[in-house]
Amino acid sequence: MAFKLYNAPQSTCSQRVRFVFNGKKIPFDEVKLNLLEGDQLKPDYLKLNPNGVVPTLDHDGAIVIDSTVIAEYLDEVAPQTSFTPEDPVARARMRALMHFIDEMPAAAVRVPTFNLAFLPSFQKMSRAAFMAMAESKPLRREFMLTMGQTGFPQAEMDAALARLRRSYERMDAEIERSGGPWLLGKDITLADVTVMPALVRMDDLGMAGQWADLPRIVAWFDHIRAQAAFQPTYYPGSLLSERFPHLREKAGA
Ligand SMILES: N[C@@H](CCC(=O)N[C@@H](CS)C(=O)NCC(=O)O)C(=O)O
Repeated sequence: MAFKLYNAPQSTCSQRVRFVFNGKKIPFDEVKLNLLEGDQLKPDYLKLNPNGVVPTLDHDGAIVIDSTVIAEYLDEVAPQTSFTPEDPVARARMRALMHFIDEMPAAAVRVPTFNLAFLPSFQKMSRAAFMAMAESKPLRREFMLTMGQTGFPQAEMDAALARLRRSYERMDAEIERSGGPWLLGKDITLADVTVMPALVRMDDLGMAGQWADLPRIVAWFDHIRAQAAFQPTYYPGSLLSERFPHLREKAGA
């Protein structure tokens, strides 16, 4: 079995899939796309992933897109070190959490990410170049147009941070209910892997203080970072602060 992962080092969705590969100790080849240069919007890539986003998996020629779908696919074709519970009820609970995570923290984290990290690059573009880039995005056109070259307004930032806060509270309630240390109990599942990059991103933006009063989340975060799969997933160049050193300062301001 040969796996080729089209992804980007700093992409949160890619980090989910890299963690699953590393957790399973499955070798995979990486094709690294430069998202700011628009590699994900080139015609050859759009043939693989018409959404124009990463990640995309090529498994012996079979193309699988969307990070949560890829993660579940990997658990099916390579069931060693499974991240999916055996029990159908627990599995359903995991999937419901994954839907919640995609809708809440994974979506919300894009607002501080774009405002704090990417906006300066977009501000350097001419209006015409920015509009052409935004219009060319199949999935994120409206998101880019709403952000524009002035960034999301403060009300939008506040709403995103409130959604993230509610997500940590939901995680906290899940851990309390399951007995932890993971969201669904004693075993790590795809729900933990799916939410991990949002918290790593917020930590990278200097906003880990948002969950400092939730000791179960503090412990969960330490626990996932201590996993053997974590370091190879977050290899050098995977954090935005490595590429944009101004970030921590700005987030703390
Ligand atoms: N639902 C998709 C979302 C993928 C996604 O949004 N990928 C981002 C990086 S995390 C991307 O490729 N963005 C490029 C762009 O917006 O042009 C998944 O989970 O794979």
